Amino acid sequence: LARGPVVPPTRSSEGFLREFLRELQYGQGVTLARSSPNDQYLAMARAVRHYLMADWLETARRRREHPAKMVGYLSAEYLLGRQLDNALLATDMVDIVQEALAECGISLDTMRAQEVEPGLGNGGLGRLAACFIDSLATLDVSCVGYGIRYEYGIFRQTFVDGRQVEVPDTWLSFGNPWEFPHPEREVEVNFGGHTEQYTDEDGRERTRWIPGWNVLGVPYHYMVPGYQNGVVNTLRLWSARATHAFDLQIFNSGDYAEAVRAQTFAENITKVLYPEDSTPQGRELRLQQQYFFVACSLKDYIDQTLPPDFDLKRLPDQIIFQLNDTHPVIAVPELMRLLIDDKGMEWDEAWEITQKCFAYTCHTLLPEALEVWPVELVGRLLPRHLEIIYGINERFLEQVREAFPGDELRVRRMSIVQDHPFRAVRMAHLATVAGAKVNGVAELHSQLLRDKLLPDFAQMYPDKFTNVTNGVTPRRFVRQANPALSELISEAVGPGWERDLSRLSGLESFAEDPEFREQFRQAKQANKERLRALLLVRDGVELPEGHLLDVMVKRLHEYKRQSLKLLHVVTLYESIRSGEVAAEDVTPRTVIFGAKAAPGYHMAKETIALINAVAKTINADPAVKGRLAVAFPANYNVTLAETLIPAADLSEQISLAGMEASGTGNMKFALNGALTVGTDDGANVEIRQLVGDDNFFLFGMSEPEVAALHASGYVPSQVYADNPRLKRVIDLIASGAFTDGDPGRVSAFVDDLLYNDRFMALADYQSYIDVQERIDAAYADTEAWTRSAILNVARAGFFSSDRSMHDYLDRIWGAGIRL
Ligand code: DL6
Repeated sequence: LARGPVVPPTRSSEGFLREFLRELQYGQGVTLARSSPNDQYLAMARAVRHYLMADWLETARRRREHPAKMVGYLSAEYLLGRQLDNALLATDMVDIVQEALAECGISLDTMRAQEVEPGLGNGGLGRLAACFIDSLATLDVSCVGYGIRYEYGIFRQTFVDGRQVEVPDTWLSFGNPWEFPHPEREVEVNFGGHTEQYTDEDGRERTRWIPGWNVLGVPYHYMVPGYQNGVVNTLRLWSARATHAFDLQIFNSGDYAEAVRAQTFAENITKVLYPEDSTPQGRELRLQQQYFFVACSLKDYIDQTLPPDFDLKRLPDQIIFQLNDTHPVIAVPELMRLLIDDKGMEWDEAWEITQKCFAYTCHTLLPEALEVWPVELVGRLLPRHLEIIYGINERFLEQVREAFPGDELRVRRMSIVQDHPFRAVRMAHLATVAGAKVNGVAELHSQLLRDKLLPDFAQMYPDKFTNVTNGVTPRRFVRQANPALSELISEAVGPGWERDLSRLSGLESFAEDPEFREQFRQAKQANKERLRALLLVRDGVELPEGHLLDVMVKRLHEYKRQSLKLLHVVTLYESIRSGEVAAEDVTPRTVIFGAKAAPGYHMAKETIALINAVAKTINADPAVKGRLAVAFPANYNVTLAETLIPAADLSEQISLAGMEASGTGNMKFALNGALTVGTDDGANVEIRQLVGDDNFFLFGMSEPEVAALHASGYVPSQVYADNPRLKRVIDLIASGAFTDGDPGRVSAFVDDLLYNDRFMALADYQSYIDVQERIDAAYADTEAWTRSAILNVARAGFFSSDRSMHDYLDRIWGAGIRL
């Protein structure tokens, strides 16, 4: 038994019951009769884990015995969502577990509700990473996801008087059955100090780093199961600890308090996720986090994963590190440092290897979202890395000068180190120079990346640039989140579509089948009921019945234009209140918002307060009752998304064209049979191309039109003055009609729209109102609407993250990665 392969427990309800009771009694130390729901949850989660364990060990063994090139996915964020359901689906154990728990009088739903989701990410970028590792396991691609085990993830959002108040996310406080700490695999990470020159025993001039302080990184392993295929990959998240020197210091020193303070300082590195999205905060602790996790990951891979005698010249045959945005880019000089200083390689050889080991994904179009780190800070925290960055830059700029002689302006534009407005390292430039490939996350984004964000680089390295359009995992976001629709799909196209989403195209002909359309509507209705029940318990919100559900859920950011949606809501309200339209002629609609604002983002928080104020007024007004309602459940997260998205009729994707890199919510909605109202932005473009113009509500300026308007001078107050309807709506808001008669509470919002409006909400207002009127009419034709909804599902199979992974394999990671 001890030498043979691990034998999983019996796959039956009796078998599971045995595991569960054993975990309850010997793991939790309680009897069933005395156990709390949390005891039961922890015990059952560990029992489910047993079924994955044999596959995990077997996958690791197989990968060791048949080493293939591996993907090291480096991401500062993984927005995983709850683990229990994912594990049950991967092992196909829902029925077994349900039956076993019923024996004990425990409901699976109660158990599900016990789990606090690991919110180790801000939004799209972190959720994308979670989808990608799910797909790689499902495709049996060797991958380790590397990241940070934040003690506090994304804050929990609450509303006090309609304003966002952040509460710490204590996701670990009741125990976490999904992680496996490995303190014996700890690694040391250095910071600070200085460098010095010395001559080695071969007489070579070398540099060494004399660090000022260090911390330990302890890995926590998470299982990443493939979908019912016996594969389990690993997610390795690092947690910071004080080095053992601190323990000694505490023991020996009279100054206990000071020693403990030092320990706390070290552990602060992985204490909390930075809650900014799209606008990075240049704080020292953040750079510490970034370096900490990539240094741990590279060391772990080179010293603990590769065989001890491995020839590092062959490193690019073994691994490709995918840089998820610029957050992990400090890994580039770190690998150079390891190869040169620790392993004794020469610069040119180390650089050749480094350039083959990294590829970079850019996730933004906002210039201000591109990270830059002050030279002073990098030099203080990572002096050797700054020298290496200078070395890379010097050689790179020589090449630029060679390719474009006499063009010093270009040299300055392209330099990895900027001089103005302050001396800083441009991480996107470093990633682009070092990366074997650079990709954007949707066709339009990749094109704008080449043409607008990094045009000099695209000219110099045309072959480096490529596109991989994002995707989402159909396991979590269709199969798990939408059982009613999943059953219909399986009946129509047969089983197995969860692993080959292109098969959704088989639904196409069912769009013409009235019986199928009826079943499709019933599934949507069941999802709406589920959402109503959830919001009632979760938020005390009573959703009206029979309404078009119009949903805008995403981070609160000006470029995403929640303000434009709000203008639409107030327009509807104002037109009923003023008698311009009779209430009974209005298509009943409930607008649902979900959005967190970065805690320091003033305008975003003002927008949240205003949405809540408008919701309160509208929901209390009998004049619009039964016709218009607004709900804003607090703390939108992956768990809420899983109930909200399947219930939606209309998906709001209304960013200013040229601003949203891709969007992934847009894909989840389409796959769940919501129609999109959207601009020609990010992946909306591809969604529209695939689902067809008749099944997508396009509005607003295109990216070239936006650019032309910018160039000609945009005056939002003129748009306001020229559009009487818009004027009435803004005046109503400005009057304080939604803020207890207090115009002061809305003046920042209104003034910004009238005199700044960076993201041109007013310019797209009329087009948006027009398209919404078309939507009202379209929704009234139930059969046609359902046909369009079915066609959305049938034609959205492209947006599976499995397809994205195939594209990464083909276009970026290259041969050698076994499928
Ligand atoms: O690629 C994932 C996701 C895209 O879908 C969104 O369009 C994009 O806004 C988001 N980017 C970020 C940017 N953070 N930074 N830098 O979260 O990535």
